[in-house]
Amino acid sequence: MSIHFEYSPDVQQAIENKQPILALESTLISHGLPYPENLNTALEVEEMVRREGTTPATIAILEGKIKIGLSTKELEYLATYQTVNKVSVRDIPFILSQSLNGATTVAATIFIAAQAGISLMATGGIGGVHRGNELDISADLIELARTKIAVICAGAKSILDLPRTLEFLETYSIPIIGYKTNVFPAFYTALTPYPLATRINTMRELGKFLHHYSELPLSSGVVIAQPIPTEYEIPSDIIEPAIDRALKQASMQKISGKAVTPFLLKELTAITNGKTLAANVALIKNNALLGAQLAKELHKTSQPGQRFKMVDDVLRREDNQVL
Ligand code: PSU
Ligand code: MN
Repeated sequence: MSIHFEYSPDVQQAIENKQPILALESTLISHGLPYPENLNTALEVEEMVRREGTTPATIAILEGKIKIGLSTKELEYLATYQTVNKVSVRDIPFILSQSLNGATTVAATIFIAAQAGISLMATGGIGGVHRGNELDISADLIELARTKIAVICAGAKSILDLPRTLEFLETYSIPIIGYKTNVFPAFYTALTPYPLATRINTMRELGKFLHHYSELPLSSGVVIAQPIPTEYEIPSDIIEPAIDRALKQASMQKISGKAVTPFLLKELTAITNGKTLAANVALIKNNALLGAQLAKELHKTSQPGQRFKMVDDVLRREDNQVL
């Protein structure tokens, strides 16, 4: 038996024409944002990416098929149906074998994107080590440690234990580039007490960095952390007590496993009267825009024969077979 990817017509065309592609996750559509903000954000993000000349490849599993690039109808489905599973890497074989629907987390999205030869992915925030439970470590970190891809994000949510998350990333040799920042951004807030070792200020330098990264026989991913746009930032004296309340609710209601992140996001939206939701949407768009521009920059500056050519790997793979 072989497992195939199903590419949307425009992603297929971008692959054939060697045009820049940006992978996008779908868990934030099905489990991270409420309707209708989830659908509007997904559609606007795709539109923004296209306007930059990059092809968006939103990844999901529909009726047991791995989809790379989705139609508007498929995005609508992910945004509205309650029966879409949150799919991390370990869930993929089950979802495929049962012909189920699944929205992919950062972990599952980069696992699939890398297999398809896509080298850039944008999201809101990556998962991390949870507060109060050192063993609740998002599979996003584990997958980043073994997947050669660059993930653009606004850092990690401050519902997480950020110092431990940063320690993990360091231990697993995952570079974190602060894009126009000296500190690791905390999703809703731009400034944190957590300094980063590396900062880059321009698209050109980001491109140069990624070309060098791609030339080295490294197997880990890269995190490009971009702070939330200032006008959407939520001051820490508002967000921190809100997070404490949300965490207390989660522990009182004994929320565990993969339900924790969606639960906390929902609670925060209620506690802050939608402020966190507006912030979340703004930073997702901001990251997708950077991702689209960076995809174009890499495409423009790739030398013939260079490994980091966005979609070359997929052409080398016979039949687009995953396994
Ligand atoms: N951050 C958000 N919204 C989300 C997520 C993160 O603002 O929906 C999702 C991402 O898909 C991420 C996942 O990969 O949550 C992490 O979940 P967990 O902590 O269960 O690994
Ligand atoms: Mn978890």
